[in-house]
Amino acid sequence: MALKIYGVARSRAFRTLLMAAELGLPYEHVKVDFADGGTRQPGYLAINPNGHVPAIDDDGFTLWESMAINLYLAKKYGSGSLGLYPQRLEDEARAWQWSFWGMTEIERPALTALLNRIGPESERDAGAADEAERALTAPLRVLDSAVATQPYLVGDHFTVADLNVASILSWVRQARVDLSAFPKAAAWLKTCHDRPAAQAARQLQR
Ligand SMILES: N[C@@H](CCC(=O)N[C@@H](CS)C(=O)NCC(=O)O)C(=O)O
Repeated sequence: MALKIYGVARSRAFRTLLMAAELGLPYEHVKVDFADGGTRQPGYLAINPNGHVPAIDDDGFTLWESMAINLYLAKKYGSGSLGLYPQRLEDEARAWQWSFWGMTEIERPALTALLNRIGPESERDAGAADEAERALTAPLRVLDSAVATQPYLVGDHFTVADLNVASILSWVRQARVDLSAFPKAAAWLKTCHDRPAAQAARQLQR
């Protein structure tokens, strides 16, 4: 098979598995697990020297970093009728903008809220989770405004920008962050979450 996706589904590899589902791509799932040290094995380090998942091997081309992988896959396989990758230069730049924004403005507090709400019980810190939820207020307000005037982040249809940001925000949903002050963002997130590909990808986490 041409495409290999490395990483178990209950990791950031979920983002890549979600992209593959959205694209309807066949792939081999190599379930490298961080929990059993699989990410630190020499064979895997040769693919991603950071020792992190996800990574891909697309017919001999290896790539790591979840957002870069998704932008690459969307551009290569989703530029046509699927419309997952924006065609105009400015729209493409918006997809990069939102993907980098998700990683820099959302990911860390979302993960902190997640780990401290549904992580191992003995390691939870309710105060840290609440503080992370407060830190999410400003970026969630930005997202709420963005989807108040158009249905998706880069206009009128679902693109890699929505997939990338929603996949990071799936932690916010799991951490039961209160989204009631951000109704437009909450509705947009639900739309992304309810897509058939998202439902299919979540099955891989069971
Ligand atoms: N910025 C990277 C982060 C990847 C990452 O930290 N993945 C975690 C799993 S969710 C991992 O592989 N951890 C294994 C380890 O640190 O040993 C990305 O988005 O791809």
